[in-house]
Amino acid sequence: MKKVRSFGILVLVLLVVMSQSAFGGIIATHIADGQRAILNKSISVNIDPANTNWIAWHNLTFPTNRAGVDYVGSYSWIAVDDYFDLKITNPLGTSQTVRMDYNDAWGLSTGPQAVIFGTAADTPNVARWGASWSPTSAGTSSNPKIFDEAGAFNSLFTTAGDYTFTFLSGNTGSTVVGYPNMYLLVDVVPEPTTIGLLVLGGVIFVSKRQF
Ligand SMILES: [Ca+2]
Ligand SMILES: [Ca+2]
Ligand SMILES: [Ca+2]
Repeated sequence: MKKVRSFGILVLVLLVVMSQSAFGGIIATHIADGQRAILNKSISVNIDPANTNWIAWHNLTFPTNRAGVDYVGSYSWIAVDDYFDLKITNPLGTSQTVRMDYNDAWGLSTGPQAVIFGTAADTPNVARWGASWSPTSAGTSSNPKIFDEAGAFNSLFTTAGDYTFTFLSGNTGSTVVGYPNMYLLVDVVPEPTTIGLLVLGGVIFVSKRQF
């Protein structure tokens, strides 16, 4: 009986270890710590689009939840001051560059802000507002402008492997520049094989306990 119980516990421990990497969840990769400077940084991240729900940048390692809704891209008025050009190169060597997080000299944010991959329905949203002195302000901190974005790079995510992300920021208005803490968030979905193994493990554990 003791032996059987040990076997069951061993199976469960193995399954928990396996599920850590493949069962899903948000994987955050550090891009840069915030400062008043131009951002110029490259990172490489291994991604399997078939097991990825969405990809976006955020100032924290997990989306910000407000009133039950998840947000990425920094829940703030202009986030990166003022924008960045993101160049992504996929494992096949194909690259694409998109201007992200753009806001004009008055602080009005337009265009893709934070979401890199995923459907609008699957991805967290982005919230932006403007300065009180801005004649083009799109909202306030209590009533922000909401961007329900699909990924700006969806067509580039065709194959599994290492993707290179290069962030280069720029300025639209005054000489004031800067950026918040930045992380690349990848929301990984569970692989069907992992779910199957977990169910199988549960069956073995339960059936062994019968004896
Ligand atoms: Ca911005
Ligand atoms: Ca969305
Ligand atoms: Ca600026």
